[in-house]
Amino acid sequence: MTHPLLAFAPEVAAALAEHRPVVALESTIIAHGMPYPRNLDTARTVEADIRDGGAVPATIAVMDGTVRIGLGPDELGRLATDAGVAKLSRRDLPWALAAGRLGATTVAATMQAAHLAGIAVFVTGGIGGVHRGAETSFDVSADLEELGRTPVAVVCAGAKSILDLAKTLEVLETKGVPVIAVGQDAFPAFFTRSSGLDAPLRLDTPAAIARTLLTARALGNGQGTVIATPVPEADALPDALIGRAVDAALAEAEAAGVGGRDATPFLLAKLVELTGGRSLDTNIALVRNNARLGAAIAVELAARRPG
Ligand code: PSU
Ligand code: MN
Repeated sequence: MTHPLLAFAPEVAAALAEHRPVVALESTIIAHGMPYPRNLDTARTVEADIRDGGAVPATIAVMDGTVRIGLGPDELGRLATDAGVAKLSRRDLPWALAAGRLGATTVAATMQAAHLAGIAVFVTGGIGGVHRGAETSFDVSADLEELGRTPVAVVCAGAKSILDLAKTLEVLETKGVPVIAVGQDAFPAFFTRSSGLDAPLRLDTPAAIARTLLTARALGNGQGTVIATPVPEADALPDALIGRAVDAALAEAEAAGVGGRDATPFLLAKLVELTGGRSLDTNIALVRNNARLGAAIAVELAARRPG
């Protein structure tokens, strides 16, 4: 697959040409979701987890006027350390590409890029969603809009309780997006295994998930799919600890008047601070868990390719 605005790492191009499993990764989590140096260490470790699972990782970012599909070590380092990395959602891609800016892609922009590149599975930590108080702020992540329009499977640990998870599930239903909890009935809440809300669907194996994805494709569905797997038990945070930290982080954001594209990075950084770093350990553990599942799904999809 070639496109004038996409630049593939050779390893990713070869894997796609041979229909071998490939898993896309986002870069906002590196540039704006975790502090240095653990962001860089995590980016490398997660790529290794995907390789161990039998797939080729393709971390996506914007550099020098192209969308990079797969990054080398120096490029990962730039994203993890450069203070001027822009946070790019779908709306920002035309400008960032035309202006030659360095940018990290959100779930929405990474889905768009993965689909252009012919990659069907994408691993992240948590998706954006409907923010608490959205009835007055109108803050609904473009990730949900993208899930309604781009057929890429997004493997995540649910969404953080900085969001209104009930409203997030409602919007996904409206947009026709299948939301699958893996191995349990509850929709996971990122740091904790359960949001207290049942996910609309439950599947227990990568093979069952792959069959559902292929069936969506056969129907000609244009939507993405949310595949939400809970953080491993040993890495989950206590409900009360994270509940208090989320309330305090939201209060600080409101007092500081933080909104728009800065809201999510501000809240993520506050949570790390307020939990004394424990939220970061959990975040890293769950992204690695998501990477293992994403690789397994990509392997199942490749094995089911007709012909
Ligand atoms: N939620 C997380 N960690 C993250 C993000 C969300 O738990 O790193 C990032 C993702 O890149 C997501 C973006 O796509 O934030 C959503 O930003 P916004 O709410 O501004 O749409
Ligand atoms: Mn927003």
